Amino acid sequence: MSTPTPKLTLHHLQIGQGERIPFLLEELGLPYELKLYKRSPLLSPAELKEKHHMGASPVLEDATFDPDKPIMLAESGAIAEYLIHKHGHGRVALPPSHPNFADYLYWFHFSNASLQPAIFRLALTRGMVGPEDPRFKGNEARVRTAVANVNNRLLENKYLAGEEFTAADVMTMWCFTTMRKFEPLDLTGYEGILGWLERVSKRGAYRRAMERCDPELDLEAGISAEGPSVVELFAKAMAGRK
Ligand SMILES: N[C@@H](CCC(=O)N[C@@H](CS)C(=O)NCC(=O)O)C(=O)O
Repeated sequence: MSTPTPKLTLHHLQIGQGERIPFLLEELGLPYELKLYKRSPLLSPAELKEKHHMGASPVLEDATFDPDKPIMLAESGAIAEYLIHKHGHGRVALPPSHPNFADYLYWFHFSNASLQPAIFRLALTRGMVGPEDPRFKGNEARVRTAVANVNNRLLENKYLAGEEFTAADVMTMWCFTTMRKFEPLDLTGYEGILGWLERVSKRGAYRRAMERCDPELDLEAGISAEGPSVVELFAKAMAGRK
């Protein structure tokens, strides 16, 4: 039986982690429709909130199997695994038989489970308790440990899972590019990460995805050591009472 042509729609809140999914879709060579949403003023607008219970981006709509009742899936990690295994024939993932399977799993999950929460906690505590507070300093140390963890890996490996580019790189790319518009992170001296940013950003799939989902973003600033300009409204919102 032949596989039906995928009918995929990606709901993406611009300047956000939803960019991972167009990047992956382009890598997998899958056709997709893209619905773009602007922040209102910082969070999801009402039309996006209607798409999924959590009201956050990305949301994948898959009408391939039942056009009357499309699957609505959230969580960038879950969407990535779904696309790879349901429509992508396992491409850009490593199989359990691969010697680097454990590395692949670890680095696929590291960005959403450890790196990103650490960076957001840092932004939050700066506003809530101020940069001299031990709780802020503790979070700062945690971010440095997480960033050094990635850097050490990339000093010894071309990509996060090893020699092959995988979805682990797709998941992590936004954390060191667009996410720095929300919490500045100077990457000066992190040569492993900077070299990897250069390599990944040259991929045609990344360029095509970013052109479609966030054409106004300056990609060169995104991969630079200093990072892109920050979203002022977010910085003000996080400044809190200190
Ligand atoms: N863990 C989720 C996080 C989703 C998330 O928080 N997305 C942000 C975009 S960066 C968002 O939609 N924020 C707006 C809102 O929550 O209203 C994932 O990986 O997809």
